[in-house]
Amino acid sequence: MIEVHTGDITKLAVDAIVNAANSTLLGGGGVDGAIHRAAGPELRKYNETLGGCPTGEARISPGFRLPARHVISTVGPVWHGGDRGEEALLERCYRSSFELALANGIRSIAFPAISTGVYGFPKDRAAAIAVKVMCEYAPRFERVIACCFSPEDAARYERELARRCPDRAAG
Ligand code: AR6
Repeated sequence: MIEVHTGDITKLAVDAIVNAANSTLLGGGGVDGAIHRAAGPELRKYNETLGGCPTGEARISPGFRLPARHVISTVGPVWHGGDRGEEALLERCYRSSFELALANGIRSIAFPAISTGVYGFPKDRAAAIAVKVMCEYAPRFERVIACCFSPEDAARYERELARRCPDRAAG
């Protein structure tokens, strides 16, 4: 089941929230900053032991003070116009995050719109990639949540879901 939720991902009580991190995994702005603030300084301390993360891969940490039990940090591509493999890298972020979740027994997972803020990935193309991979993995989870920060972003995901994944349970 895929749900589209509008709001702050740090409030979601799920097995894992996904963070749109940078390759240091030590925090930043946007959703990354919000997750680090809500998790507390323990998240940064823990992530210091992970040694960073290349673009397209994912790493898992405890949720610390978050309602979510884990944070899965993935590093999205910076948009450079589309001819530097950005679409394939963004798809890898979603796949890496889902695979890490499965390997850790996670049953409910929420994603922000990776790379669509500071990293400048076009939102429609990003939503198409996100929804494609979500539809593929959703049968192996109890809940897959696309957490959108604005109603416009949520409408974009709803449109994409209706187009690509018409038989999903309503969320
Ligand atoms: N909950 C859900 N979504 C959010 C939240 C939130 N609390 N806050 C922002 N968004 P961005 P990126 C949405 O810029 O493009 C950081 O500095 C936001 O509206 O957070 O992958 C990292 O350290 C947008 O749709 O991530 C990296 O350096 C989406 O989250 C860099 O930014 C992603 O926007 C990563 O850039």
